[in-house]
Amino acid sequence: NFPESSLRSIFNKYPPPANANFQYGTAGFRLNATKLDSIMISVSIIAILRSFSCNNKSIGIMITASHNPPIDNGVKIIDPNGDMLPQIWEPIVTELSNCTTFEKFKDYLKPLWNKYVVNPNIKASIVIARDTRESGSRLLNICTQLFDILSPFVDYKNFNELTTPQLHYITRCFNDKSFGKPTEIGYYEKLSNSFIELLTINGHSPNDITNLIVDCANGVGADKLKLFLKSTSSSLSNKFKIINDETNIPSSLNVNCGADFVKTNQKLPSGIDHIEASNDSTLCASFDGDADRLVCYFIDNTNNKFTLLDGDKIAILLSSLISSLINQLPQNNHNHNKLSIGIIQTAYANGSSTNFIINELNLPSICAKTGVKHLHHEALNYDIGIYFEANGHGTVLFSENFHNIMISLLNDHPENISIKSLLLLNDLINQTVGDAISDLLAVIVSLSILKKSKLQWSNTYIDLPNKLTKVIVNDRNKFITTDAERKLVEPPIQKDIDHLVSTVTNGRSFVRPSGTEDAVRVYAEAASVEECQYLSNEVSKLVI
Ligand code: 16G
Ligand code: ZN
Repeated sequence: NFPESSLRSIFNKYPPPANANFQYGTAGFRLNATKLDSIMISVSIIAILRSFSCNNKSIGIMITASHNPPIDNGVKIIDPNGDMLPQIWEPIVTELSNCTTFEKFKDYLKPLWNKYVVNPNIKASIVIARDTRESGSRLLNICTQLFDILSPFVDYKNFNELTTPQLHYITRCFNDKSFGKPTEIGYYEKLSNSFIELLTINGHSPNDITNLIVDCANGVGADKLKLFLKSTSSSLSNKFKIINDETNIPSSLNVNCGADFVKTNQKLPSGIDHIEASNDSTLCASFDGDADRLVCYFIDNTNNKFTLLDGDKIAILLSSLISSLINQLPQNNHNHNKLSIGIIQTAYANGSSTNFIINELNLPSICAKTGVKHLHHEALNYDIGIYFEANGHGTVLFSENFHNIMISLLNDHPENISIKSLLLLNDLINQTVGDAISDLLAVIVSLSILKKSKLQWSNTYIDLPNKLTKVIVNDRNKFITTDAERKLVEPPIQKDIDHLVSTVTNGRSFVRPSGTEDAVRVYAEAASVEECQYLSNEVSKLVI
């Protein structure tokens, strides 16, 4: 049943370049948008095969390049439960995308097709969406052309513009009805209901939450945040000022704004002025281009300084809320003592945040490799797995065991607010992937319930001075790391790094090859800005 002639025609319409050397990396394929045509074909076919391999469950295809410049685009595959494509499939999609002739393509694909498409009477199922990039509709159209050609084998639903986390949510809903309605409206309802109820049962209302200015990076998050606010009570909209919402000007995407800009430059994005950001009753927030990353910030009136609340701070805030709710659970049932909680960070997490987790929250801190899929994977080992990258990508995963324990507790204590709140957090926080809209709502709820001001939140701990540098090297593939990227195996300079670290107070430094750029990243952290600078410079010299 291998559809050779259909595949040949579409392959020849969008042939890969003769020197193709693509790689499905940390966040799928991400390239200049003009180079992605042939990749769309390979990704679509692998998504079909993945669906067949999962008993015809629905698979997602998201077309986005997140915080990259407007000229780039990218594509990634979402698994039935809303996770990323399992790692064992990455070399398969990589290899298919690098077959430069139809003969090679066919020879590689046919055995896979025959292996997975055993019952062609049941179709594969795909859901597909894109962000607001100019190239998005053309690239999406290449995928749907393929699906139309292969219509005997596949059904698809095109959602057009969505945020990345919305498509993760919808993919999961298609395969698990209990998770929610598989529509954009269903997504808004789930967030809105849990958000309002969390506030209400804890004695708050949308009227008394903090005011917000949300920088949407001129990306899809702007349109979707507006739709969310429209779908919920009107008093909530009054609290939000949405800026950088020019989705009709694709060239403005991520330019001088967005989570990556704010985190990297440690300054306000264009569109928010100093006075606004100094207002005591206003919290500023930035999404990235596909709204799966969130950072918060403000100008601290006490010292007039830009103050960032990054992924580490968000993790600590959510962990503080969850810990406090767990501590307030009824004590006559000890089931919840069996709940395991873990906080997953990467090597980039500020040392002060890790100390706070271990010494103040008394929770385990786990270090994972950079990239959402690695953190997500680790978080699944806990009943409550809280994971955030410092750059603002993260979420909280609640296990089935957690859910069962809460439901049985609720049976015995139907009016208990802590139990209800924990269950509602499970609905509010996107269970499939980091989600800027959902995380922002969780931040607002946490500040309200914990009665914390943004300044108190920021002062939970003080970040150690740190510096992240990009170093261009001849071959980044020569850099091999171990211990969740905290140590180098190759080249043999780890001893020298260790020595430099030992010469400064509270020093920490590591070197890792980037997964998204042709460069090596050097991170350094120390007790003072001077020592940090010194460490960063010296380690960078070792790398070149
Ligand atoms: C990708 C990852 C992000 C990670 C970044 C690191 C996803 C969805 N995105 O953007 O989590 O922080 O890569 O980039 O996994 P780097 O390897 O170039 O430092
Ligand atoms: Zn993103």
